[in-house]
Amino acid sequence: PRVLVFDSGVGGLSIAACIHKQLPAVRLVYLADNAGFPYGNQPESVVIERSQALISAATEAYPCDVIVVACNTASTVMLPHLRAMTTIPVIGVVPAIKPAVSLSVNRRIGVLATPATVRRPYLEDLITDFADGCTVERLGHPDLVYWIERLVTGVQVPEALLSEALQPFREAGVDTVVLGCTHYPLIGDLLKAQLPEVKYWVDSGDAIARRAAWLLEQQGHAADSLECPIDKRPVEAALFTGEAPGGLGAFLDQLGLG
Ligand code: DGN
Repeated sequence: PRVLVFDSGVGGLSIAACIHKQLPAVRLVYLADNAGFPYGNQPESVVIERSQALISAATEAYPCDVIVVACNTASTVMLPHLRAMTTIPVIGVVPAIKPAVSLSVNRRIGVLATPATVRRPYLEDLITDFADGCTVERLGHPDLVYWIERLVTGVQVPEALLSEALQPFREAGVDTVVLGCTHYPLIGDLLKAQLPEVKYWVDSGDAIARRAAWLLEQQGHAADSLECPIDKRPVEAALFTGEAPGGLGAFLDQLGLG
């Protein structure tokens, strides 16, 4: 089986890594619209049109069994449009509010996402539906995705600036943080070091991989065969609309995708 993983940059690789870990028999095609990065700065109609066109071209070149929109910023605007366009099952990634609510002990939760995701009604609806009276501190960081894109090329994340940006979570006393952008798990260790008082970190990677497994089983792929590693590289193709970031190969190796 083959799964297409789509993001505006390298963030979706955090999801690809979870899929590969759970489903080593799956071939992955990675599609990044880095010429359109970051999606948060694009009008919604542009995000919808670009991603529709790119996903359609990619699935023609690489017929696939499941499409994962591994970008919260894109998923919160384009899932219905994409589902209307294709018969291939589509999985979107949105902030994992519900699991965070079940984990938090002091009922104070932080959501770290892009400014666009924080502004969108989609997040507000998730909070209304699932927050169950928990206090939710929303933090939309304008630069974090840029810092993480640069990390792939070997430029370190400015830790002092990151620490300052996370101050609202310290002040709110959150014990649980939702990583509502697929780029952020790529610096999970750094975030944990910055906020040692946070007990639970929630991202969507494993749940997305489980959903992909379920959809593939529905299509007749036997569960045990999905666990049989393929002998070639898991990332069959890495398609970038702009220049692929230098250091990508080493980064894939680090994520267990090389
Ligand atoms: N990885 C994207 C997300 O999960 O929201 C953010 C990247 C972007 O284009 N802003």
